[in-house]
Amino acid sequence: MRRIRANAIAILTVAWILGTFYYLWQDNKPQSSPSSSASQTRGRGHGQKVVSGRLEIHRDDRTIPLIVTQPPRAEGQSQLLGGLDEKAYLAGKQLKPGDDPYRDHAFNLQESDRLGSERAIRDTRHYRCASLNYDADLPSTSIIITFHNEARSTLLRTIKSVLMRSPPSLIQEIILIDDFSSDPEDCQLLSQIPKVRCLRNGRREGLIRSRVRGANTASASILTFLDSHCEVNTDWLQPMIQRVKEDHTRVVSPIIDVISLDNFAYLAASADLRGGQDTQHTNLCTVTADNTQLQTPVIAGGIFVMDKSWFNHLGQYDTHMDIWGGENFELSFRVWMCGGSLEILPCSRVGHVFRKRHPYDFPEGNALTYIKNTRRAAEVWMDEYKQYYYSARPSAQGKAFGSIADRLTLRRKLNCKPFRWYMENVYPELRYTDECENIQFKNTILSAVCLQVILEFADDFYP
Ligand code: LR7
Ligand code: MN
Repeated sequence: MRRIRANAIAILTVAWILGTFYYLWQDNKPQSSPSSSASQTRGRGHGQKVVSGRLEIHRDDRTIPLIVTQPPRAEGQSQLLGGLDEKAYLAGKQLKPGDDPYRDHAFNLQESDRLGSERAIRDTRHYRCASLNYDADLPSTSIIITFHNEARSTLLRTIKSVLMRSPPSLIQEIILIDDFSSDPEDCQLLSQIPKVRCLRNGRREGLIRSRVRGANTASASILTFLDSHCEVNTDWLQPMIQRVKEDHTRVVSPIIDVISLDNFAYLAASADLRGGQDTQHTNLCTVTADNTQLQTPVIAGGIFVMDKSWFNHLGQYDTHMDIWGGENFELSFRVWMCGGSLEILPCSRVGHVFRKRHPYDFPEGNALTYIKNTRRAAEVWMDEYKQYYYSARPSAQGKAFGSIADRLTLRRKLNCKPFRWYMENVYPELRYTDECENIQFKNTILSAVCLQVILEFADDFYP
């Protein structure tokens, strides 16, 4: 009797262990062929085949198995770049022996060049994303990429990843704005690629005015902004266009994965954006039941999709902001306070090379430029809450920020809500606490709990 009971317990234990393993495996199950199954359900055959393979990477003494989605090959691949001689383009700018590979771009140029333009990357989405359906008649988009002295290999990889991993019918055009880079050919040669247009600024404008220039010339009804050193992942575009098509006041971003600045490994960012500081500045998001979108008080700023007429209606960007910085806050406050919303879509993934310093110069100096831009955002949008900005950054007091009359008029004309409404409704968790003193910002700006540092930036991060 006792033996029978012991056996039964043993069998139950084994079954329980196996069940647990099966459950865990199910939940982490990587897709065998995400793109092809997704395109079948959507009836959107755009001639792409996906082959999956197994690979391992070794990092920090750990072996991480990776399922790699191969880029689509064979048909179409060779025509993707049209008349561009890719080899010659990349060879035109190469690291010289003995040169520091980090010097010009603040990432390892040698590794980037070595990778080539069409490598496989891991599909980092939750496997359930592959079974989502999108409308068959999604509108197309103009992709806008501004750059100043970007490395040729990262810029080309950004473009090629868009062409490889987007349904061609959704890409109206790719607009490159060369923000007065030293070599005009970096951009010009790329306009030999079908759908790629190149505009060159006659002087350095910074990313904000460059993006406005790109938006003004865009012919599609939806705008998609990208940094110049990204790699878009499988089915990145459809979820974003779908959400904007359903409601043109939504401004949507992907989850931004990390491309290592040292070895260019593509690393998944956590999809759990609730709580904790993260690179997306999106902690404390509201997650919907099906986990396919979450609202966020602020977007990172570089990678987002927005209806073009909504972008224009809301006043585009503050074009008195220079070079880099602050425009992501200004846009985020404006979108929420003037009747729109911001979302992050976990089924959309885009990799970005995060850097530790700016590889380019700021004609007016890094700190002064950042202060000018963020002061403009605070003065126009933050009402009485701007005092917290100044107490976090006392050096901003008295620094020039130009006239904000136009932006105040815009705010009045759009009948935007007060900042207090934003604080109480969009970001109610944001409160000043003692913890603020201890928080270290590794990547710009937003703290989870500290209003005081809402427009803070890390001096040690971008010296
Ligand atoms: O003078 C310039 N002209 C430009 O065209 C300076 C820069 N640029 C371009 C540059 O080539 C790049 O494509 O502007 C883009 C952004 O500059 P980066 O990549 O040097 O800076 P970043 O990655 O820190 O940029 C982040 O913060 C910026 C604040 O102004 C912008 O909002 C960027 O779009 C933003 N990037 C992202 O959000 C990508 C994901 C990072 C995160 C989180
Ligand atoms: Mn960037």
